[in-house]
Amino acid sequence: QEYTAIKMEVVEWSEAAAKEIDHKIGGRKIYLVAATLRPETMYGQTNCFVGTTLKYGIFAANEHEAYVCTYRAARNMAFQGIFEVRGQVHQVLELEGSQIVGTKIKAPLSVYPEVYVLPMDNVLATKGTGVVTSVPSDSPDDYATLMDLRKKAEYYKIDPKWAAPEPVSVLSTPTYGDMTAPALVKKLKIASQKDTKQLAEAKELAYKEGFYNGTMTIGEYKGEPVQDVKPKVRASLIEKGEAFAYAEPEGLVISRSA
Ligand code: ZZB
Repeated sequence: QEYTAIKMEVVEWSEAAAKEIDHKIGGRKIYLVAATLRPETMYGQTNCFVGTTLKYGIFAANEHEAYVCTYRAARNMAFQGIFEVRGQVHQVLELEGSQIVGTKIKAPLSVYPEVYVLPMDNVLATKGTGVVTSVPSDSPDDYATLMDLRKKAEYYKIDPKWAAPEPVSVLSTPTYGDMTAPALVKKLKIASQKDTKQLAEAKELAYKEGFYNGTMTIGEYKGEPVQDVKPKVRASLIEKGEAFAYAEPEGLVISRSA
């Protein structure tokens, strides 16, 4: 799987993370790194998700930057020439997902330049970086989760204002209109992020329709087919230093005993 790793710079840590971090990071800029297959949808990011019970590390990439992701992802990065010393993982600190929730970050290309980190039940530790950027207009999982969080802010221990940014149309398709994910969530009668079976189906449908029949409704490439725009947005993010290529060896899971 060839992902685009999106670098979301930390603007302000949550209280819980700030306590842990104190002055341990040196002068490095810290980024949460989210693995996405849909770089063309980054205009519509409203927040980012972590799993509350997952373990994350802050890993020094070089003298200037450090990345927040799972240990597993950092190890993959180390062998892909993303860190200064090949094969070497330099973990500065470990954090629990729950501690990162509430952190304010910059989301490259988003109409909302600053967004918050929120909790999601279904973040897989075994995929991507464990950090998931949220595009509720086009990802049914993200939309269903955002609606859960808005309905039960207290239960999820979040400040309602963190979940306030509205979904933004990024692309339009003949079947689902300007907001693919909300349309599919309604059509498949998905009530919450717990409806994982229907969500998997919705994801598949959204991917296909968006990629093959989607036209951009926003940004520099507005009016152009999604298929053409995807590689252009990816290249531009990488060129600006706001993303990098991150590959996941398929079927080969590198894991660390818990
Ligand atoms: C932004 C985005 C916008 C995404 C969209 C999807 C969609 P796949 O195909 O199963 O590999 N993701 C990444 N890492 C994780 C994780 N650890 N746990 C749960 N979800 C994760 O899925 C890749 C997509 O799943 C990624 O692309 C990411 O969300 C999420 F409009 O990033 B995506 C129809 C999907 N639309």
